Amino acid sequence: MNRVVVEKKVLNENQILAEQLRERYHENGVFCLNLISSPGSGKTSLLERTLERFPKDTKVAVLTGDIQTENDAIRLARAGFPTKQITTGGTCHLDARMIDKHLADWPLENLDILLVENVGNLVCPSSYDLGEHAKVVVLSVTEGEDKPLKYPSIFFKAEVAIINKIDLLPYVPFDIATARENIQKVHPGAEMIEVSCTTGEGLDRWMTWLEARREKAVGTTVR
Ligand SMILES: Nc1nc2c(ncn2[C@@H]2O[C@H](COP(=O)(O)OP(=O)(O)OP(=O)(O)O)[C@@H](O)[C@H]2O)c(=O)[nH]1
Ligand SMILES: [Mg+2]
Repeated sequence: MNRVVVEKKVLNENQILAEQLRERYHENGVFCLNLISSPGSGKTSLLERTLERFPKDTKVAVLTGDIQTENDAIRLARAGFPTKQITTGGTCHLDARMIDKHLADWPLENLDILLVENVGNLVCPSSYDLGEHAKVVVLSVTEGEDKPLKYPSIFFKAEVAIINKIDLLPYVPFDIATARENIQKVHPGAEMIEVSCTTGEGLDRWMTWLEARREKAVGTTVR
């Protein structure tokens, strides 16, 4: 009983901060995405491929969350855009307070796009609003097509499901038609984009989705 009360309080506090972040994004015309997946599905890889496709003058920044190490920030910083690692020290998700803290010295008026990579986990991150415009879930073909049924919350909340590592389809027993059906079972009408961050297949569709969604959120094209 006590546990429920405490969790509710934490979630409520997070919600208040998330609304404040949402308001600041709105005021400054910043489009924010929150990428969520199991460890190793390819969130950082998708961001690397995304950043290298942006024009060099794009006002984009990246926050990447992990329990330990700066590895992902080191990888992502190679693209030349502002990047920060959020090291949670054990917490299995990012929360709005962590985002707020790491944005402290990034003036939002200088940003158009904020990409957030959550801690690798298919469960906890789905409960924490970060004030983002949309959650993106990444499922890779090595994880099994039943994951949307086992972890429905994130597949329900994400606006788009990226099915990654399709270059490995010939080598793994992953039934992509069943995976698509399972995503639709928990989130009827969910957008699905199949990609390979290794070969680049499908990434044009992802970039088109991202720009269309940004335009819907803030109503202008990237400066
Ligand atoms: N074959 C193949 N490998 C991929 C693809 N995308 C990512 N990988 C590999 O999968 C591994 C994990 O990728 P990451 O991008 O680090 O995954 P992540 O989701 O960021 O992992 P965490 O941050 O630890 O949760 C790396 O070895 C990548 O090179 C892909 O499309 N095809
Ligand atoms: Mg990563």
